[in-house]
Amino acid sequence: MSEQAIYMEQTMRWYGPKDPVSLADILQAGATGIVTALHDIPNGEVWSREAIRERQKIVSEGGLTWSVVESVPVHESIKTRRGDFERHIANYQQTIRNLGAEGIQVLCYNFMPILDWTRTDLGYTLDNGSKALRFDMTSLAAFDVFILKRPGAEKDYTPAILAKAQTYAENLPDEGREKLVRTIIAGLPGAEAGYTVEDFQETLNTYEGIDAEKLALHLQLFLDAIIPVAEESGVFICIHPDDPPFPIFGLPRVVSTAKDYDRILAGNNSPHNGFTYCTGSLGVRADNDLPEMVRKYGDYFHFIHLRSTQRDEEGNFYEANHLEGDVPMIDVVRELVLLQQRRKKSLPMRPDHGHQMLDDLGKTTNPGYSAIGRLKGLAELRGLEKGLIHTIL
Ligand code: DNO
Repeated sequence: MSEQAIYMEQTMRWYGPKDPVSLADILQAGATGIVTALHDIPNGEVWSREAIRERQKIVSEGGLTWSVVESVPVHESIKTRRGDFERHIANYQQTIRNLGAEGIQVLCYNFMPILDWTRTDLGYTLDNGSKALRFDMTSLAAFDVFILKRPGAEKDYTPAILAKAQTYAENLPDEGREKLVRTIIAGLPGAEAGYTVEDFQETLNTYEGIDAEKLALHLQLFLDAIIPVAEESGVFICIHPDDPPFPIFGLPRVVSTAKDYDRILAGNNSPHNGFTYCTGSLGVRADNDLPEMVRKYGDYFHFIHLRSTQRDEEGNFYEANHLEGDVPMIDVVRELVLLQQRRKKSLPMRPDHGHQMLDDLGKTTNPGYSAIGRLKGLAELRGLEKGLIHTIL
């Protein structure tokens, strides 16, 4: 084995001083890098250099480095190009300059309309008693067609799902109904925005007339405005894929497949216009060849999320153990090992999500972001990487 082997930088997401998982916990898990955001700054406003510096200080006093920003949220006005989107783009540019000036070089964001990541069940019990996050089409349809009553929603589901959804909705007690609504639209950690049923429908209406082609154009116009600033500021911007990677609530999706990657690069081919390679999100689609995506787009990867999902034919999936499920994790990590040696660069990686297990079952945790499950994921992934480096280099 080469002495010079390049390993991934092990990071964990930290939601800031209010996160029930402390920096000390993360340090004990063996991570060296922190992935965080200034969640208290309202979506769309500039992150000042002082605020960035203050967070950096807290992280470094904890013995860690703030490696990646996840995320600077993209204001809805930028996605719809309605209202004061120009001011919001200017604010985004300024935040990029400020991050660059403070030495933070990797910025992860997404371009999902309205909702960030979406699940229908935050406590799906696995055979061993631990809990996972799950996305279930029947529950989504029950919410969409029978609770939200979105006009025309029925046509987005198969008759079989609709029938199951109706029975499910009819038998749902009030608390179950509230819980489902909260799970889907009240905002998962990191989402920065939550909705009630009423304002969710109103917000959906703001996407009238915006199909995938138009949203893709809006993304390109946004990138046209921010990539030159990122280049000047030394910041690598990396878009996170849609989660789930298919349309929901009739909203368009533009970052779900290799074709989407090609389009994004064709619009702005710059190393600063990159990707957050999230295997859990992309892996929900059987037509995404994950190892091939590393070979093809790896030069544009600035941040890695490693997680696996287990899907079924109906489109349901749950978050599996990191080395199990549909994601060919061994092949993925092997490609990442080769990529890093070729690029002579260590890429920040975080174990994305983890099961709620052991002591964490009794605690209030951020769904997907409890300590022990992520510690387990990180431990498995670092072992896999080390073993692969030992055998292939
Ligand atoms: C979920 C996360 C996402 C991600 C954003 C990136 O756990 O992976 O919330 O942070 O979509 O902007």
